[in-house]
Amino acid sequence: MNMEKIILKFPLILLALHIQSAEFSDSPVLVIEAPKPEVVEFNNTIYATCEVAPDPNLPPNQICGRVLFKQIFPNGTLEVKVDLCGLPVGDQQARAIHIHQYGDLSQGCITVGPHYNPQAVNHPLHPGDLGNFVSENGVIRRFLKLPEAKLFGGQSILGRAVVVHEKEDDLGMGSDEESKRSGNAGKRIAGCVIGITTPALWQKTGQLPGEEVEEGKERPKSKRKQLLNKCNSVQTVTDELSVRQRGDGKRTRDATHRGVNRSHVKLLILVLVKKFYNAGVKGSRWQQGTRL
Ligand SMILES: [Cu+2]
Ligand SMILES: [Zn+2]
Repeated sequence: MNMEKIILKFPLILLALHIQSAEFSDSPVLVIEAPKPEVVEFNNTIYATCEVAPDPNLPPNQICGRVLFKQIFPNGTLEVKVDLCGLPVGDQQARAIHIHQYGDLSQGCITVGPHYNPQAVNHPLHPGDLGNFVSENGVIRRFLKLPEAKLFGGQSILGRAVVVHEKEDDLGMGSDEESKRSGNAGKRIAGCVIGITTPALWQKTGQLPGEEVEEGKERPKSKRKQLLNKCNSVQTVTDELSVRQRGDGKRTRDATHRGVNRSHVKLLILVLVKKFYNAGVKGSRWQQGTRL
């Protein structure tokens, strides 16, 4: 290889090294691996269930049902179906539901610990603060979204607990410290551990109040949308490169973007190759049949 070629290819070599080094460096970017085998089995979607049971330390109650979770890997918003039964009929008591830190019901709901709080923020900003629910004829049926909670990655809620409280959550508006920790929602009357499952329960539960799109009516992405996503991804890669060049270490974006965009990095390299090639052909020996 002559010197001219090496010089012309040098920026590309640098770019390739840059991408490679980011892969193995102590960069704050985390690569979130796809949960297997579920991502393959269930069309990139992770499902979880939590089979609610009364706390054995309290006078017996009849609370039953489940809380279901669904999230598309890697960027979907966590969707939740609360489907509870056996609550006192006729009472208008609002009851808080939260995700607590430990999936340990060995001594009932006492051993599930405090609210799951991976970001060390105040209540009700915890990822699993579902809010207050009033039963109707002893039943709570509600669909909601939890944008801060995840079923995968380092802050996954899998294996943690859902707790149903006896009272209303004050949503951090109380005057005491406990308000900012737990919302003063009183006793833990029922709980369960969140575990991975198949789509069966989610589908069986059907559409619940609060759900906009009817189950099964989500259309596959059109060609145009796929193309648009591709363009956005290329933009993401170029953004990330420029962020790194600025030395800005504040990125918190899911690294999964990068995993998905591996092919787009190649595309970017191709574009650059073409650019250098075009620059090279002007008045150089490259014109004589040399191709990249
Ligand atoms: Cu709680
Ligand atoms: Zn909370």
